[in-house]
Amino acid sequence: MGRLEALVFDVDGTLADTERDGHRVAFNRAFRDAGLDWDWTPELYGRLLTVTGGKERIRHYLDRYNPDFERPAAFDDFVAGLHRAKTAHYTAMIAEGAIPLRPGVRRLLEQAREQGVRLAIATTTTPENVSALIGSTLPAGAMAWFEVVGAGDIVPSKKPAPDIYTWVLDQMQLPPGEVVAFEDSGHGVTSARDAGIGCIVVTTNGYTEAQDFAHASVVLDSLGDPDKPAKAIAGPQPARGYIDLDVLRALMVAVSVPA
Ligand code: XBP
Ligand code: MG
Repeated sequence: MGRLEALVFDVDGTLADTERDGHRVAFNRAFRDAGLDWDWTPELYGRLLTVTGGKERIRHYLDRYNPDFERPAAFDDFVAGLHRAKTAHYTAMIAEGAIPLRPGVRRLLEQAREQGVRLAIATTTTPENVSALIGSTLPAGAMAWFEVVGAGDIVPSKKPAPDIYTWVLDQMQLPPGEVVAFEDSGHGVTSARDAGIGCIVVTTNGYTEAQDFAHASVVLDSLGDPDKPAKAIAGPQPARGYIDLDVLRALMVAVSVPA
């Protein structure tokens, strides 16, 4: 395990709680626009999240929960069209400021920038969704804070496959032992771990809190802030109540020296 060179962030559920009140709502709006009576309730959406990727999730929904739906002849185009409409709804909602960053995210990004620790993104979501979220929650030009943005269909296999993390590490020319990955879900942890990343920080949310995080270095309810301390669910409680670069460096040492 080397020094801390970069932080690699998942987006949905990690930078912001986007799934229930963002992506889910946008899917339903796209379905309504297309004259479909599909309704992805918060509960159903939680089950659909077992499949990452919006287009993949629509297909999974039909296979598993709506098998009698008569699929149009050009089915791939149909799914792609629905997903384009969903992305338009989602980016519009996010641009209006519908979803804030989670506690501690901005503080940690700014500390990394101050200390020359590099930043990247590894997500299955569509690239426009990433720029919409960063654009609505951080200062103008903040997309440039992220040296590499690995998103959406840039790799053929989405999380839990390791491809997106491997792609980001290749682009940054960094070994996995010099980065920390930030995730909110079991699929995300599997993806980072299978790319060789040993130091993984998980911040759970309502959809992911019951998942298996055996391979995470620490599991918390958020990254925390000085006025909003994080609670560790597994692994060490951060001494000052929040995750900062000192805590991350100590975690990296701990994962490189197995007990
Ligand atoms: C995020 C996803 C994405 C979003 C929707 O997973 O699975 O599919 O739900 O985005 P992760 P798109 O946080 O593990 O990257 O509709 O643009 O795919
Ligand atoms: Mg996520």
